[in-house]
Amino acid sequence: MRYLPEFLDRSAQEQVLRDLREAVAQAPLFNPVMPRTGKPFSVRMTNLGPLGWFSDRAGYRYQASHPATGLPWPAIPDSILAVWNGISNYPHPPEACLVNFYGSDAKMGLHQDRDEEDLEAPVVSISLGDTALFRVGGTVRGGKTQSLKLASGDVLILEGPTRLAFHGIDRVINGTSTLLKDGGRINLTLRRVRKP
Ligand code: MD6
Ligand code: FE
Repeated sequence: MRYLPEFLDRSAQEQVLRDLREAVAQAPLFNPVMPRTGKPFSVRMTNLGPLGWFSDRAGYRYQASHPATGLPWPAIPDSILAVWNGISNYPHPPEACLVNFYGSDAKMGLHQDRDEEDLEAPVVSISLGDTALFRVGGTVRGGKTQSLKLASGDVLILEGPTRLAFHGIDRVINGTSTLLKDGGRINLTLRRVRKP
């Protein structure tokens, strides 16, 4: 795992935010639900890029269009692609950028990112807004974990042996950033889905 604190400075974060606002106007945040149970996630989501990650009662999958509008996901803006190009060491562009929005009570349970066919490529995560308490463990559920605070502008990369590490968000710490006027946190994860 590579942790790059403050990889994006304030003006770069603001540029990403402007680009995200434009994208979300076209591809609104939606509330995904868990497979089988239909229990809603506490985060709201949308996607950018040729493929988007999606969850409903039928399961987790990648799909090319927004579940509500039926339109293709907006393109991944250059401000976000630049992060992948700068640090991924991977010779192909990402196909999916999952946008997760956390309100003050949102969290994300421990999970592995394993719905991608190409597990050779890294997953690159960008955090914006309020600081989150991130938990990461090994590749076996139930093992030892450690905690890390992810602040606005921080980038985290799961690659190589950590690509399938269990990880999640225990909580968001209110009032720790002024980037988002109404508070909350945005996390972007850039992934390669198919083998090139
Ligand atoms: C989050 N992050 O930071 C959730 N996944 O809100 C992830 O689920 C994640 O940070 C893969 C790689 C890095 C991550
Ligand atoms: Fe993840």
